[in-house]
Amino acid sequence: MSDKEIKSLEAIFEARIARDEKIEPKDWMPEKYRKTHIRQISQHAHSEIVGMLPEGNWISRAPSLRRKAALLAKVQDEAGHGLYLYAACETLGVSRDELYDQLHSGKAKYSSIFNYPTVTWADMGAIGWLVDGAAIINQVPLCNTSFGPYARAMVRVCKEESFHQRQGFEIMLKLCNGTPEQKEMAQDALNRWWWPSLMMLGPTDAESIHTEQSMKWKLKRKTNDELRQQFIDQTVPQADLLGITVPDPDLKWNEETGHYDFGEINWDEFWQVVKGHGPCNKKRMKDRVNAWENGAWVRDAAMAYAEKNEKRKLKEAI
Ligand code: FAQ
Repeated sequence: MSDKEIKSLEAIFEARIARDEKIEPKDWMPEKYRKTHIRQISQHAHSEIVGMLPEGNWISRAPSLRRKAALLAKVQDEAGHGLYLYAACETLGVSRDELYDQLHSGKAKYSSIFNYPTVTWADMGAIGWLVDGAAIINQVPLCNTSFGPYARAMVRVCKEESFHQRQGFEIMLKLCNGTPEQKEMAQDALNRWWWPSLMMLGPTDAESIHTEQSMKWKLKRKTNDELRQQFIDQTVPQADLLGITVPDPDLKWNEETGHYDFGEINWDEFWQVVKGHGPCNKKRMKDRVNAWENGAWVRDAAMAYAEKNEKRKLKEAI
């Protein structure tokens, strides 16, 4: 294709984005648009899949049958989210095997938040309340993202995340209305998950390398700092309702801006975790790779079954 032809296709593409039209897999798109979508959607998919591990740790230790059923359902939902997202990503011309390989070889990123340990039952409350809470704030705008398959996957994901957030908040509420020891557990979980939840929304806008272009292409509809502020403004009153304290001495309502001011985030910790040096990075990868390897016989059996069925159908057709 000549430069002139590419320029004209680019102009048509940009005009479609400006009109808020959805871009579909078979439409022409700039190579950079395709690549940045593969990057973000696959990182998102990997996060959902690795995100099952910290909570999976508590399924067999949930304090009641009701809690176990809800947690099990939540973790299964995360698997489903990962699968929709991998499917959306595949429409951009990358194979599932390539994506898995990128995750298992450590080449692909997944959310920093899942590299922290889940040490008490209250962490199941804090993850649902804070991590799913941050995920919803991040993902509701993505229901309106410019790439059709990603936007459509996000609609169902957000509905399910909403249930996850509520089950987490309800765990926190129960603990906060329980014995002093239970309330202390809830406070301790908030202390440990608060800052990583703020980091989860990505580096500051000044440090974010992709935000500017992704906002132009309407892949991202809000910047990292906007999402973070929205999360803080929404979550602090919920902590007040629970009667526990957000671990930030600089947190203060600002009448003028109509938002909470908050303290300095430890970005050094964030980048350390992103680079693989968080408390659980190595364990998460080891568990993921083991799960993949131990599941090989299931994939082989499914393939053998599909081939056998195919042969049977062919025989019947003759
Ligand atoms: N962790 O230029 P930006 C969930 C990387 S799903 C690790 O700002 P961007 C559900 C970034 O990739 C949670 N790396 O990047 C659940 C880039 O590196 P690269 C996941 C991070 O893409 C709940 C570099 O830093 N959600 O929680 C992180 O414009 C409970 C520069 O950053 C999504 O993925 C991080 N936190 O903005 C499951 C939502 N932040 O790629 C189980 C979709 C940034 O150049 C239990 N994604 N980096 O090598 C997004 O909205 C965006 O990708 C951001 C980052 C906002 C995460």
